[in-house]
Amino acid sequence: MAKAPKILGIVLAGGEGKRLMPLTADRAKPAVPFGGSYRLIDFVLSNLVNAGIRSLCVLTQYKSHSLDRHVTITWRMSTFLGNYVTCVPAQQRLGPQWYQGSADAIYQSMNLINDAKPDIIVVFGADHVYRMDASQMVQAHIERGNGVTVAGIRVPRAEASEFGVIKTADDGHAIAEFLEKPADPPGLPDSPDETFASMGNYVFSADVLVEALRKDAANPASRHDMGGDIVPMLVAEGKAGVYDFKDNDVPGALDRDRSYWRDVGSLDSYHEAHMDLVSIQPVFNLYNSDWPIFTSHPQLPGAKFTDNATVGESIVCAGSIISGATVDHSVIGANVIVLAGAKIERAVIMDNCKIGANVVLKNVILDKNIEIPDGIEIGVDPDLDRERGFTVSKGGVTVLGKGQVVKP
Ligand code: ADQ
Repeated sequence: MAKAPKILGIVLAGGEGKRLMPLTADRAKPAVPFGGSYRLIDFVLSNLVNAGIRSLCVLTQYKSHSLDRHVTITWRMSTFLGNYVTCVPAQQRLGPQWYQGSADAIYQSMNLINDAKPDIIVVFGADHVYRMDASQMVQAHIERGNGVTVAGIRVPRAEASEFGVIKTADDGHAIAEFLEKPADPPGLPDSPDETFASMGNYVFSADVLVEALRKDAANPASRHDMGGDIVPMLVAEGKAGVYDFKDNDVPGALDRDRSYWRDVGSLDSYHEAHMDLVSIQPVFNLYNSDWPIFTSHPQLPGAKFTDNATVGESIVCAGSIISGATVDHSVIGANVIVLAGAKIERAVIMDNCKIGANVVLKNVILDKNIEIPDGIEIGVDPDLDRERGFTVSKGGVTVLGKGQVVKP
């Protein structure tokens, strides 16, 4: 029997997430809370750990403190059998510059590859909500003999200019062309309104990645980006293939969430992805115990509902108390207090917020530690929300940053 390949996982977690401001004012995008009790990075780490890939380095750079703290507390693993999840901050090992791009982040961390001596390097982004068995992608990579395998998914053409776009060769597996974030993404022959997009998840044969990174580092014209430079280089060399996400079969997946993948890169997509969690038959099912999404929970009592509170289609986390209020289609984090007469609809409320009596919140995102005084309405009049210094997204979601003060 052939020896099992040695796999090193690298999670790119240095992204700034500018389009998620103000949620990323104080933290890296992968550390942004999601779904009440998770951080975005929990999804990729769960996907890798559940797939048996347990030698994992998380490359961080931008405002990494809460990310580092979360990974350290949540993802401590037994080091027996080589299991580890370790955060690696930018260290200026090669000179006085920070990471110039995602490829440079790996190039500057070459010592991790030299130490682990892997056969295969799995490089995944940290910004998405999905379930994926990464071992099935590794298997396809080995069977097809690719240098790099890029995970691909069909997305609406209108959204594809945010993504790397893949054109496959006639065999459907080799990548003939890769366009990073094209202004006018091409449609698919069988579906003109859809495009085949890169999910930002790659499996590399280790020697191919190391050689590509060295060549890229020596190219002064490169932006040192995985999607912008490394993948196109390997496509030009004929070494790149695609892995269609629809072929991924995660244990316990339901028909409706089998191919669920959301890039929660904007405030609107972040809000919509929360709404995907709360319906009676959610399009993304957090309750699949065959492929758990792991996180760490604070030590708190269960959520409490008093004084005829009405709560429907919502997630309410531990330590929260909803008293005489109405909550609908919302995700409420830990230690949140909601007082009588408040009406909350399509809201994402993070930990330690206090919502006063008779407050109205509609289509809002409240980051942690916000106190809303009695009787205030937010999300009802966008112009008033802007005047009060709140962010209003393109889609009309009002967003308050961590600890933002709301005047009575
Ligand atoms: P983007 O997400 O726009 O596109 P990028 O900003 O490089 O690309 O982020 C990719 C991942 O790398 C994220 O997890 C981010 O946190 C991380 N990252 C970014 N800069 C980093 C740095 N300097 N150091 C460490 N980590 C860093 C990418 C691909 C597209 C693909 C989309 C899918 O380039 O081809 O379609 O992901 O969302």
